Amino acid sequence: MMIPMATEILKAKEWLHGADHICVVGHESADGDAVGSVLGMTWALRTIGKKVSPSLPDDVPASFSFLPGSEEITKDIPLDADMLVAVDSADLDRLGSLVDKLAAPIDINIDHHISNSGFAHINLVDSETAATAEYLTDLLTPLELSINDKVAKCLLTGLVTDTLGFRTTSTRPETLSTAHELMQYDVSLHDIYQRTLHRRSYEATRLWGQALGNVRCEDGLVWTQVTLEGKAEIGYTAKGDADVVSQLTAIEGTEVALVFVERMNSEVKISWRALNGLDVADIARSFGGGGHQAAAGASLYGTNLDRAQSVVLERTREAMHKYRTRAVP
Ligand SMILES: [Mn+2]
Repeated sequence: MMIPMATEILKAKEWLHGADHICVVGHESADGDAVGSVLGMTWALRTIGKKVSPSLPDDVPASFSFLPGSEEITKDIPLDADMLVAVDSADLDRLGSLVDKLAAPIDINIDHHISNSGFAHINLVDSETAATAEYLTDLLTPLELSINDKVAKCLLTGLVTDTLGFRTTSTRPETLSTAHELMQYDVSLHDIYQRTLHRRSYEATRLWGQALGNVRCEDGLVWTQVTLEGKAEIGYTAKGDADVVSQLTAIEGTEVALVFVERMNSEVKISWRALNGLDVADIARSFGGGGHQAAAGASLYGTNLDRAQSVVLERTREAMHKYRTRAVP
């Protein structure tokens, strides 16, 4: 684990307090931690009177539009910004289309991913924390920034979403202490939970119905598919699978879950989840994809659902068999 030196934090404090116009950026396909951390840092820096511009490479998902400042987020980096701060981004590529807009290197990188490449002048990375929002909350005092209702709402949203409501293995006693600290402000944990983790559209619910209706289960391997025809039938227009794969992991006996999502132009997108310790990123990489040990994805091109399923399921079964029969020292 990388532990930022106190001197690095001190330097970051001096840089931030000395800047005039700070641009805070986050990663592509922003999740709650990216949006919450970008906006939480934005409002925290405003407490010391800074001009701050929040920026993300993609549209902010509608479920985060309740966060104060979400309407200010642009896909640009202002030319007169004299300080760039990246949050929740493990490497420069994660900034997506913003990379081409950078006129200078990133000054400060604040993150919790163990894989963080240390791409900035000052790198503050704590991989023990469950969310960048958790780490940012811890950093506010040493950075001599303060919390207000807006900061708390944004950071608590990052914390709640990255821990899926405090139920990931990354959730520590310290995580709950941080949440406790943020809840001293005018924020509603219930409201944040409802808006970001619980509610879904009618169409997404029907997509679940389709996908769960077609689920197959075979010796710890669980899978289903989302078809273009099915999506059209129920009027589901979003790109993904409405997180069907997480539902599959709830099925008793699941060791590895997969969802096959049919896309336009003969593309099939595959998501894996592993509950048994198998490294599914390894399988995803063999199809040109990637990810983490327990959650990975890949896209197959020039194929169809049947062909993709047969080759991907076969390779996944092989990997599961190898993993089960591995020599344990
Ligand atoms: Mn995160």
